[in-house]
Amino acid sequence: MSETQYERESSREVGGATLRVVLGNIVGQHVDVIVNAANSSLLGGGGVDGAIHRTGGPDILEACRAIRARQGKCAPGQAVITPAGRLHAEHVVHTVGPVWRGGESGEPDLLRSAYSESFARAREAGARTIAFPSISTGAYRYPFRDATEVALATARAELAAHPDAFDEVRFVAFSARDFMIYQEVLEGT
Ligand code: AR6
Repeated sequence: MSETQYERESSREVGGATLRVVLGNIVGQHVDVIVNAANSSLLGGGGVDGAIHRTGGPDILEACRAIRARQGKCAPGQAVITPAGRLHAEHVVHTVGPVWRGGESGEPDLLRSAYSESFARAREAGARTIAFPSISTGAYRYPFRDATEVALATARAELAAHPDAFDEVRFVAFSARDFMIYQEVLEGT
């Protein structure tokens, strides 16, 4: 199956890598690592998490259960890696973003950590391309523009700190409105 042609996309070269925002579905991405917006149980849920387990199949959940048995729950700001089952990727990195509680409960630091820990797991696995959904902006209610600023700033910091690690960092917007916000933040930074 060839990769979806994006209805909309926008990109910037950062060092040797491409920072790209696309309008699409996270489960349709052909990359080395797909990031999941998981919860601490690692045992599945709705939104991105539901779509990844539905499309990727039972091997992903089995690997998550093994991680749970070995190391317990995954705290907000942390990330773990599993195989990607039937997704068009080598691995899924499951990260847990913060629940938005008004912004004074450490949410920005936890969101930054969710992105940087995801990059760390992907680097350890030798990934050159990675696709992120907008972590915490659905069920966890993080304001979308604020979250997008954290996401893109963390990606730029990652590419500066590890200039040879990645060829492409992709952010997948699920609606035209969300895509516009990503594009504005990408072009404004
Ligand atoms: N592709 C790309 N983006 C998507 C997709 C998709 N298929 N589906 C939703 N989005 P959410 P969270 C967008 O709720 O806020 C789960 O139950 C969506 O519009 O998936 O981190 C977990 O198990 C939103 O902008 O993740 C946790 O319990 C963004 O992805 C909890 O939700 C994230 O929405 C995690 O909540």
